[in-house]
Amino acid sequence: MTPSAALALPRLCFGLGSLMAWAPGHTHPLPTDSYAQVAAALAAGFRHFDCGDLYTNLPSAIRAIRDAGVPRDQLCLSLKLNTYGALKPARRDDMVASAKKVLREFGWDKHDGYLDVALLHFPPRAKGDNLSNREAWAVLEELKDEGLVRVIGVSNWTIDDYESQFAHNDIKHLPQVSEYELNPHLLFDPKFKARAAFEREHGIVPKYYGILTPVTDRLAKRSASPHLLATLDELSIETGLTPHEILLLWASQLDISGTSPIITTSTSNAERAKRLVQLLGDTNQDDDDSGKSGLDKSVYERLEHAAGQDGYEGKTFYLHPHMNK
Ligand SMILES: NC(=O)c1ccc[n+]([C@@H]2O[C@H](COP(=O)([O-])OP(=O)(O)OC[C@H]3O[C@@H](n4cnc5c(N)ncnc54)[C@H](OP(=O)(O)O)[C@@H]3O)[C@@H](O)[C@H]2O)c1
Ligand SMILES: *[C@@H]1O[C@H](CO)[C@@H](O)[C@H](O)[C@H]1NC(C)=O
Ligand SMILES: CC(=O)N[C@H]1CO[C@H](CO)[C@@H](O)[C@@H]1O
Repeated sequence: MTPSAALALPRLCFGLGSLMAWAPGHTHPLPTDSYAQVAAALAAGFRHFDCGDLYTNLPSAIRAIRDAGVPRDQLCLSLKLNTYGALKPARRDDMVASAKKVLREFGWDKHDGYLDVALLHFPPRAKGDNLSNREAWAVLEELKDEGLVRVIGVSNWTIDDYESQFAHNDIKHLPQVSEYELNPHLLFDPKFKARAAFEREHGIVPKYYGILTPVTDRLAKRSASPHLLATLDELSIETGLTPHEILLLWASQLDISGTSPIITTSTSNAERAKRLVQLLGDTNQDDDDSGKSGLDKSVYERLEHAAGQDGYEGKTFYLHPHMNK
């Protein structure tokens, strides 16, 4: 077994990114106070939080987490470090300073303080003055060696990004976690499959987001996912679960990368937060007899079959303009 296959991170993760308010026309995120939503998520039992130094609600989230008084060793804080800027590239010093600033704001900068997870938010790809993927990765290797971060990984890495990073034979630490968009359509994308195979080979744990886009107003156009949506409606009646819940349960049982994935999702609704923990929280991963977690395998097979009929082209919601090749 590779070291990372044994990663003991909570598999249910509360995402802060989707709580940010945006300027009209989605040009830039506005300073957002997510204190109440994060406090509700903590009260519901979420312990793993997905943040980014670009997230404009990070200060309020830090306050909510501090105020909740959950013991440090029961919390899992994941921070994505920005790897490029439009005007000024993110350099090693910026990235290190950013990680240290978050540690300081948590009050974790003394007594061997650490972040549980740090990820490179985007592949910088040596575009313009940006770092190469390998150079950006070296910053995380350094943070890990210094003990400031326990688990390191990437976000939005494609198979090509892995290959450029691994083309160097001086890699000290492998990525342990990889965060990217998942929905049932994408399972059929050959590039998606190739990335999963790579992760399986290297023991990298996938961390999924965007799982709900087929049923929220984002990807969800009847024309884009007609088979999937019709099947989810049927399955919802049969199982008594909502299409959202079925999708999240489906994602949590996938093992295409060879390990149990981390599910990143979000809600601003306190009742839904409780329901998510009940349905997907780690205590339900042991095979207890509550019957809450697994659905019959045939449910997932029908869902995937329908998604395949709709195809995978154009089924990503998070398309970053700078990242189009
Ligand atoms: N690495 C990256 O570049 C990247 C990119 C995108 C996202 N992320 C991370 O992933 C997190 C999750 O993002 P996401 O896009 O995957 O969001 P998501 O969890 O798919 O969707 C959240 C939305 O779904 C709604 N929702 C949740 N449960 C529902 C239910 N049972 N019924 C109806 N609506 C429901 C929520 O509305 P309510 O608030 O009303 O419940 C909320 O608007 C982000 O917050 C961010 O931290 C990372
Ligand atoms: C860094 O890369 C991004 C994304 O490709 C690009 O928009 C930006 O201009 C680059 N920054 C610099 C300073 O070269
Ligand atoms: C290459 C890639 O997958 N880029 C994604 C990275 O994350 C942003 C959102 O934070 C997406 O918009 C990009 O599509």
